[in-house]
Amino acid sequence: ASQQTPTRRGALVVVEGLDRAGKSSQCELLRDYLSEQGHNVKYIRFPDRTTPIGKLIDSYLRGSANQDDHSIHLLFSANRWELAKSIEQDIAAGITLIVDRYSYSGAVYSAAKANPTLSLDWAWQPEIGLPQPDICLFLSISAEEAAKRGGFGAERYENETMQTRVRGLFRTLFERQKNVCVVDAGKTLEEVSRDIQAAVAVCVAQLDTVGPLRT
Ligand code: DGP
Ligand code: NA
Ligand code: NA
Repeated sequence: ASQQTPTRRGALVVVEGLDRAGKSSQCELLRDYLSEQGHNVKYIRFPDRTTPIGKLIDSYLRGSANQDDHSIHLLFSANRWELAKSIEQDIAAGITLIVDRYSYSGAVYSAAKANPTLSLDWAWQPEIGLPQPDICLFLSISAEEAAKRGGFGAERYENETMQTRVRGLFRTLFERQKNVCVVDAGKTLEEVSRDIQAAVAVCVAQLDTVGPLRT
């Protein structure tokens, strides 16, 4: 196939939510939907555990390595920064990126720790300057719904206390952020998927008028 210069940039679509909110399934459904609509689309996720920094994060999450709270926070952020250029290039090349977790998880999971020198404001700082999402879909589930979805995995953070704090902090953070679309993720897979498609369709339709990706 011949390489054509894209007539419009891709969209940067972020999907956020608590563990077990259904992010991964919804990202896959959205990828398939956008492909069928003729979009060039890629699905990526953070943390990207394949890079050298990602491998450190992976051992931390699995509990086989410990890290100072600030240090691991900056590594999670560095893991986004090391992919920032390739995100910008993909978007400029007309590829729409679906990103499973981003700066929002970055700030709230760290701020949820009971560490007095790691506030939400502190945690947000290293995220400033990263490519900004055109839309952030927040898959919202209640504590009750989360509990119904079965047991937590074995990774760090997958416990009730942490998830409750994370839920509250997402809410606080999203009051200050633009382009956030709260999706009721307590509905069926198909219903949630339809709500997401509708929100993303509006976002993609506006790409010609919103201008280049912001940082
Ligand atoms: P996942 O692979 O989506 O299950 O994410 C792994 C866990 O790491 C999940 O509990 C959320 C958390 N997490 C994701 N990004 C960050 C981040 O930037 N900072 C911190 N502290 N935690 C994160
Ligand atoms: Na997890
Ligand atoms: Na998860």
